[in-house]
Amino acid sequence: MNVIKDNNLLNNLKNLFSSINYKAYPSFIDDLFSLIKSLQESHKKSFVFLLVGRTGVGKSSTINSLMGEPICNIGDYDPTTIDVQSYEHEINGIKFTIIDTPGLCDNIPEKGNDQKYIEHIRNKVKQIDSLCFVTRLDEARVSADEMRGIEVISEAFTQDVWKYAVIIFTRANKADNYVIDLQERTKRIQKEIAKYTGDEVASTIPSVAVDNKSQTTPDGKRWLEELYTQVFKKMSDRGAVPFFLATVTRINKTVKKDKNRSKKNISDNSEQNDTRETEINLNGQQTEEIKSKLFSTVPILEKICGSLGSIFGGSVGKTIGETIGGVIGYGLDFIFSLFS
Ligand SMILES: Nc1nc2c(ncn2[C@@H]2O[C@H](COP(=O)(O)OP(=O)(O)OP(=O)(O)O)[C@@H](O)[C@H]2O)c(=O)[nH]1
Ligand SMILES: [Mg+2]
Repeated sequence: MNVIKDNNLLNNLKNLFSSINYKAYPSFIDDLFSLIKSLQESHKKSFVFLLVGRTGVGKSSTINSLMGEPICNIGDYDPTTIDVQSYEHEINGIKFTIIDTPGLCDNIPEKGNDQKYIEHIRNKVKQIDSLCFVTRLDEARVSADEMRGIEVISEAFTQDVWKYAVIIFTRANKADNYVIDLQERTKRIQKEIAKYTGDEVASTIPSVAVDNKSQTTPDGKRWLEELYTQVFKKMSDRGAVPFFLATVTRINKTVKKDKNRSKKNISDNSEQNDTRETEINLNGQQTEEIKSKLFSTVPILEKICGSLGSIFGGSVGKTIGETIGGVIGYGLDFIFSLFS
């Protein structure tokens, strides 16, 4: 990301848009300037994932899928103690932290000293922007250890932490009856969480079925985009824009690459696999949900984007985004392309 001094940035913007008649939107340049500055500020901020779930359910695999990089080790931990582990990472210049809670939902002898663990986790974790409660879809019950995990998290961080939560079911392709299992398991976990939050909060916690060994769930739909959308929707306002900027370079890219590939060599399967695994191809509804979250966290964006058509006409959002994107860095081109 280029670091541009305020005056230079303002002058650059004025030059870029020198041919435009601003009568319909006199404060356009000022607003754009505010937006860019706010996105630049977000670049300096970080976000924090809290992972909760039993050993081996697929917490690390799911975070790797979501973030598009092999950042967490898979299948290498055999918990014998209850602990809190935090890992720092950086993508696209955005720092973020993954906090794992090994042992918390596992049947290990040390448990029973919850108050000590609650103090420990409170001391170690100062901020949570997204809570991923991960469990397997191919298991019928909420285990006693998962119940305890839910209780401890609620006590350690107050019930408010569930506002940022998504229930993630792994191994979707191993479920006996995908649709019914998903419905029933979601209800049961929400009910367990409702003991601490009440129904009103618990019933709004979304669930997503994933399968880290496959790109689709048994209904044939891709799950990565749904996971991305639900996590983004529930993310704290503070974490949402940094998360978006860390991941935006993966959004809606496959279409472009597929076009290129079809011209060159359509049978290049290895590249196709790489591309499909990490790239996020939002459908119409998911795009609307992402847009509405962006609008609620960055209100100036709604004002600018709502006016783009009336000022510039037609589908020029993307061009504008690319032009400004070249000046201030990635992210804006996609944001504006949502509105063209
Ligand atoms: N079939 C299938 N296997 C999965 C899925 N998710 C993870 N696995 C496998 O399950 C094993 C455990 O996955 P991890 O991601 O390490 O699970 P974890 O919850 O992080 O485990 P710990 O860190 O040990 O607590 C690995 O062998 C994964 O490849 C899934 O959705 N479907
Ligand atoms: Mg793990």
